[in-house]
Amino acid sequence: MAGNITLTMIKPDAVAAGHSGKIIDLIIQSGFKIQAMKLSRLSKEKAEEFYAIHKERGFFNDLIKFMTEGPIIAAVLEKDNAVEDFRKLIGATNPANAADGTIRKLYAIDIERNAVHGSDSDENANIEASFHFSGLERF
Ligand code: 3AN
Repeated sequence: MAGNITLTMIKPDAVAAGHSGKIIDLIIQSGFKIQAMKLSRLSKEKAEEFYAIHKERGFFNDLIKFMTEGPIIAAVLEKDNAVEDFRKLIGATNPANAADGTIRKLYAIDIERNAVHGSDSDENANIEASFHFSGLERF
């Protein structure tokens, strides 16, 4: 059965560009409820832990540099079928391939500076929600 939470981060590019409010509005208008949300800044160690799966990829060091360059907004979002529905709302990793109306089509700059993160499975949604928030911080 599909789970009902996903974890998003509005990434440093989109926060710095002032897109956070419009992105959060789109998320809420698309039927997601916010269980938890905070502005924070990832340390190098935390960013490396979050993206550990990409450690061997050529873009890893640039990705860590980018994700630590400024504040992010992390949030736990609730909706039926949250992971899949949110992946649809954000669009393809490369904004050049993202469908019209998706967050990445609207706000991403390129495949690295792509505005938002969305969990890719129910298992990772739970791991990533715990990474950013303790149980007591969620509603
Ligand atoms: P998604 O964010 O769509 O799940 P992942 O998990 O494959 O995509 O990649 C995680 C992050 O790594 C992306 N959001 C993007 O910032 C960066 N990234 C992925 N692929 C590339 C690439 N080919 N070149 C540069 N950065 C990349």
